[in-house]
Amino acid sequence: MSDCIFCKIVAGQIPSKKVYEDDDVLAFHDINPAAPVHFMIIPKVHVDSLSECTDAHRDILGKILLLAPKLAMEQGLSTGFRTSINTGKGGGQEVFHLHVHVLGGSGPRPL
Ligand code: DGP
Repeated sequence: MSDCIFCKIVAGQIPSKKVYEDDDVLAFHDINPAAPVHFMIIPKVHVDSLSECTDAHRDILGKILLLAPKLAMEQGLSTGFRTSINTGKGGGQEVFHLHVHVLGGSGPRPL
């Protein structure tokens, strides 16, 4: 999607502090961290939110969720972490490209 901020980050048109990247997903630090460690994992393919996901997104959703604990450990969150998926305006979603927040460190506040 040409006007999507996260698609622009995927395309390298907007810089990001990268945590992980492969053919399907990108993980990068949140520009406005709500915890000492706060990054997001996104699919490279554009989908607005969890509500727009279909069976076609089953594999990518599974991949993102399985990556969360692995990347959290790599980022030093050995005692645990919080995940959050804001969905839709009523769910507090601001960027309409599906993303899973991963937060940790001392006392992450809920998003
Ligand atoms: P949400 O409310 O779940 O849609 O959260 C979107 C998050 O995206 C918010 O915590 C701030 C972050 N964000 C917005 N624009 C950018 C950006 O250009 N770069 C990075 N790294 N994060 C961004």
